[in-house]
Amino acid sequence: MQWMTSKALVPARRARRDSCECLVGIGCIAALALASTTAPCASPEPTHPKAPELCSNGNCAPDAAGNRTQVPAGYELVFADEFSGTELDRSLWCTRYVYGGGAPAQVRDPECQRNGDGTADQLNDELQRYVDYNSRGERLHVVADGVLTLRATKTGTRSGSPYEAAMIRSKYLFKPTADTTYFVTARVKLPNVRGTWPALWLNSDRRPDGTLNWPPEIDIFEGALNEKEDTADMLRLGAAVRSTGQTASGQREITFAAPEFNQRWTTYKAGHSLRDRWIETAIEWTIDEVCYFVDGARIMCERYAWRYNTGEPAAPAHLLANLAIGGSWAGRHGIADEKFPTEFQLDYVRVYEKRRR
Ligand SMILES: [Ca+2]
Repeated sequence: MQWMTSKALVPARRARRDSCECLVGIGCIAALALASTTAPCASPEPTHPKAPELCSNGNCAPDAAGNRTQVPAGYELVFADEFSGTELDRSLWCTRYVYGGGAPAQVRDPECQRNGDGTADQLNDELQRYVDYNSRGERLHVVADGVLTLRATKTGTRSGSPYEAAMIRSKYLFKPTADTTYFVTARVKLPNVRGTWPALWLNSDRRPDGTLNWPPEIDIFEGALNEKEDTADMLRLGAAVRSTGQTASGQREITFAAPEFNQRWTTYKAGHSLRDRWIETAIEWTIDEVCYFVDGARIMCERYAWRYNTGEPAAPAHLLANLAIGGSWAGRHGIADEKFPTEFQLDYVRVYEKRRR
């Protein structure tokens, strides 16, 4: 598998560190080693008050319970988990990446582990391994009171991985076409713990011929919190652009940015903490564009084609939510071990589809 043999393909969600590399201009490893003495990873930017845009123009419709929702008109629900049961619904979710190479699965599921794959439990240089039960036998996916809690504990026993944490990967697969667009939304609560990196994102699944490739990737949000360059009032939003496969120029092509969005670092700065409180994050995804929303406000839109670097259409996306720990982005200024165990919570995940009539 090219993914597993070529390190160049492995680092999903690495754009942030690439950006650091550009800022200091001396290579990422050196930059990270010198991070505390060189330029910061993100530049300060002004914040401005903003009004939610998505719901301000009559686009919002009542949901089944009669509540107003930020979902634009014309969309129909096609996938959802409200987390209203007593345990993770494994008919909907796997708990490892689609790739192989990780520890044997603790929960066997032929839909999740195919041809020896579906076991990968770590990406990049993060310090956690994704498990269902930690080394103490504690369940790390907890469903109660309508909420999924993805837990992280400092209980790791494997070399280089002192933490154990939870992730989910949807069995549901989707991607837009010329006639079909998607709106993905989730209500989430992120930990206010230095060194954590909760994220909600889309990655391409396996193609029918069995191959995997990367990019594409869309980060609905990444909540890396190192408390210096990346603070509690910030989220990183954006897709992985690595070639002319994803955009015509091969560079990020932003078509809209709220004043609170830093285009250089692709970070949204809310002006108030986005941790330890419920927030609603969303994207509207069409065949050639992604728009990102936080709490109903449109933050950024960019052109994006769900294609490999070769320009070939990529396999449909699965939806991922995970609580990574440490590494050279989130963990570059240490990890607040005194606040562990910690958790990333989801009230719901919903995918809506709109077909051209
Ligand atoms: Ca719920």
